Amino acid sequence: MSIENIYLDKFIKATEFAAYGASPFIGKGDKIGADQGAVDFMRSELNKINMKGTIVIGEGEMDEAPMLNIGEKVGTNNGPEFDIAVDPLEGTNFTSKGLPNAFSVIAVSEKDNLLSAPDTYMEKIIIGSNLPKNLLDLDNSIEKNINLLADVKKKKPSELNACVMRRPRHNHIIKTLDQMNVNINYITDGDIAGGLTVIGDNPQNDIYLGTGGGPEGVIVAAALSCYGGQIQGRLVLDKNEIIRAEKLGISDFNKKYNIDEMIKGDVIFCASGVTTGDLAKGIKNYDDKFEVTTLALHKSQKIKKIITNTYKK
Ligand code: VTB
Repeated sequence: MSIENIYLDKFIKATEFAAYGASPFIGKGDKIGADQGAVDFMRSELNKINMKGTIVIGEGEMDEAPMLNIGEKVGTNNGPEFDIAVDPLEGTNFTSKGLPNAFSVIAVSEKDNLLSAPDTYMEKIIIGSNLPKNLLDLDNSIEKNINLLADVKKKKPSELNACVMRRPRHNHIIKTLDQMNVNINYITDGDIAGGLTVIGDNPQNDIYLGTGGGPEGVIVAAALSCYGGQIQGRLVLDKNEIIRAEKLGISDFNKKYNIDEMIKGDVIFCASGVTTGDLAKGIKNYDDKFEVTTLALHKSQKIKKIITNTYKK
């Protein structure tokens, strides 16, 4: 089964309007306002779509978030059943500070095909396409993973580029990469865009390594699956988070999820730029209209496109 192609434009509209909702807050130092603006517009667009949609990755878990929380039903309740992962504003920091790489993002699968992950941290290793399946493993040393990747790419470790989010929790990764002379491209935030830098014919990075959000892990998995890329992720859970994970049906708390366990079947992925970044140009606001650019993927249709639309305000 696949998702009918009429749905792509409808989901594009959901991220386009979420990006528009966040745009008045660019550079205004108000992360919460920016997020709320995005959530309100995305929710209203999702509710216009003829579908039975369930949010499986959202703004928070049941009873925690007022809108677009995990378990919330969206759509007109008339049409196919979809599982939906949303990050209405990826990069609340970037938006509030007026920095690049903030966008609104959604990933859609048919029912029961997207992992419902709690809003906790996830360890991640991400690599690009045309590589042996399940090549790397979170339980390998960083050194072993780098050597395995270098071997299949027929490169020396010193010829590899790695993307890492600058955080003290990644010091051990950085130390090993430095010792192996791997070139490191740091990001300050935003590991969906960071993870996708391994994609393409001439990717900026060969590997993404580190711990970031679990929801972002599942969303990036959806996009990677459209390109044949790979991710392995493992949730990082404290006592409280174990209880939250259990409520979402997770029982093996140390499980390593390969991409096929995070996302199955057909996928629609849309990311609309709020500020200009690696995935899409930022929104342009005029007096009477706005212009918004989206990276749109539809796996079964082999669609990978950048689309710019203009709407009257
Ligand atoms: C992570 C990452 C996101 O925020 O959730 C990060 O996945 C928060 O990490 O892409 P810290 O708690 O270390 O700040 C982002 O970078 C942006 O939402």
